[in-house]
Amino acid sequence: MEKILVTSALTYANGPLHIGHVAGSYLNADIFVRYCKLKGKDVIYIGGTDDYGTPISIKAEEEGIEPRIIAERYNKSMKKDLDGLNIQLDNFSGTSRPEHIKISQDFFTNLLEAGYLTKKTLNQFYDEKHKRFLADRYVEGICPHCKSEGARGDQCDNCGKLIDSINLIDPKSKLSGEKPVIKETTHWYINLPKFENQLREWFQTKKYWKDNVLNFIMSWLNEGLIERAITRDLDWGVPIPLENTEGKVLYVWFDAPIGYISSTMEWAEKQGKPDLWKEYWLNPETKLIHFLGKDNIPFHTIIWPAMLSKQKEPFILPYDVPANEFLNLEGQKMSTSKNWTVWVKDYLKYFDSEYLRYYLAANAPETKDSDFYWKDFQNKINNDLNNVLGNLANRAFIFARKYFDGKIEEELELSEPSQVALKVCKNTLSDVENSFNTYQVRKAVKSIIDVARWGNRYFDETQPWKEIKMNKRKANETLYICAELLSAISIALYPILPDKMLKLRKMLNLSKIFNWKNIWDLQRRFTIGKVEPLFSKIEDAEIEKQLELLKATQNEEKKKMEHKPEITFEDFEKLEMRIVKILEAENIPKSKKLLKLKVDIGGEERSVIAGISESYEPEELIGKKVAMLINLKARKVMGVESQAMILAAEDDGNFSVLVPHKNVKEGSEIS
Ligand code: B3M
Ligand code: ZN
Repeated sequence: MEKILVTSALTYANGPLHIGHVAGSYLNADIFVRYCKLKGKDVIYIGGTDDYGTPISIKAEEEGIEPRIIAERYNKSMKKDLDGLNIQLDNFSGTSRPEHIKISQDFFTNLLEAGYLTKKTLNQFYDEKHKRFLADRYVEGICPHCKSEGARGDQCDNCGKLIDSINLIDPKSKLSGEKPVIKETTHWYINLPKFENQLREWFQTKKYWKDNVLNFIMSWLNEGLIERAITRDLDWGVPIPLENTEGKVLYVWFDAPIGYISSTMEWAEKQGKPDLWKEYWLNPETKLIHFLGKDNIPFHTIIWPAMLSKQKEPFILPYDVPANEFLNLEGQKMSTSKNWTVWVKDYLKYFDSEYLRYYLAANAPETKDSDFYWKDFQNKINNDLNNVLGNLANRAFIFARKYFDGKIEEELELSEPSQVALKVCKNTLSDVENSFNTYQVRKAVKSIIDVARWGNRYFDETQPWKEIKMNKRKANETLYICAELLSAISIALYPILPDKMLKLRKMLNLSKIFNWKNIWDLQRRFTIGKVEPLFSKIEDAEIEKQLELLKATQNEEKKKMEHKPEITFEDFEKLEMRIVKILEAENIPKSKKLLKLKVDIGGEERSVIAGISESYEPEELIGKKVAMLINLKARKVMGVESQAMILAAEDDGNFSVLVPHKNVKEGSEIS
């Protein structure tokens, strides 16, 4: 039987999940998988985090902890956020698992033995101060292609082109901020030109791929394939399986797609059938479908198929690569480093998870970039879901409960408007099937909401509130048709709004178990249970709050970004900082912020004025050992002399004094 293996791009484990990830590859994959399941297909949905590479090691360095801890932290948090959005992967793994290392090394060895890897000595940027080669994102500069600033050594965010870091103009090391020097090193290259004919032939069979994907590939091929380095001088990654290669690992983009296989293996293990993965990956009857964002296209359509085709085992190649374009936020390019995004965990604090699913589906960047606007989010939820779909369900169900005790009977002789309504519904829903098959979720959403719109119009025209007094049968007929439409919608919209549609089915008293074929079953009679609104409106104030939060993060970002001019070590050495013990503390009368302290700086007492009284009661401080700048010129504050300065961290007006991690005696010097 045909099998379908769906993947979402493995997200770098260097930060939490945001709406860009969701719109790029998670939601569309989840919708497709749910749809396939409704069609009764054998489908699994595989993903996880991309744990290696410079995005993770740089983040670890910033925090001063091991990359492994970063990878674990964000793997967990992403999994939780995906659960929160009802995005149900069959397996969510991570590429730093030992099983992944083994198979990635096999991929390398097989390519090497088959003659597709070349070892070369080349020039690379090197940070003299830190004694390290600067792989990928460790060096930034001006993009050699589009000349925009701030391009990273692996890829330019502005023009999307891959960069060989050595070609960056005006390079700067991310470690020292200094201009790196050039030094020789050795790396392994995959010989892509050798794959060119094979790939071109293969693309001939892929005419059904999305235009944006094919265009991207063609421009790559036409620029000419070149050999690409697949190893790096780093210590965070899959070790190269060869002697004398210490300090070198596989390039993250080499091992990352192999993560799809290792995650499937993990899934098979969990099923208690360790070989089950082979029934997908080694089975020509499997359709392998990779969902991803457009910047990942060349890796999945050129390098990855090339890698797969030279293994000892007969791996299948991608069947389809439905790449999405980008999602912008409020008219600007999304950027996690500038905190210009909506983090899923924040979103979930305020709104129903399925509203995000709905909005991102209705607004998916399928063929071109699209925008997330909070105002538009509100409009779509309030109009499409509340005023159209929710309203249809609500008015029909309440009417049925009020006049028919919830019992709606089948009508055999249908009036003309009823027949038309059913026909429109049927035709539209067969379009929906086609849309889902071709990953056109936006179109599917629109068609389904149109059916509900029809339903409302039909309800208005047939006026059951009048008929109920004259011809009860006619009023029943209206309810019957509305219930049939809603029953079909509960299936068609299920891939997008699974929980809401289950709730709708519950009100219609329909089975929890259903499949796509049931969409055409007329139900004949309905018993409406307890009526509860499916959706609720989003108020203006809720949206304003989000816009304010977004603004606030930008202000914070700006604050963070303001660096002071560089100083030398000699400058730093001029500061005399010591741990002191606070002996006395009292408020200064008539002053809002000031405290007067007496401190022991190590056998010598000083009096100090500190502006922290809004954050501390004097008693809290007495006896504490804190950090202090001792040799600041004495000055008078409100008539009292201050002979040193307390060191404290400020968070939005809140002060926290700095205390030593271990107990040290007063007078200990800080350096
Ligand atoms: N981690 C890039 C990204 O997160 C990369 C994808 C790997 S997919 C195998 O966009
Ligand atoms: Zn560029």
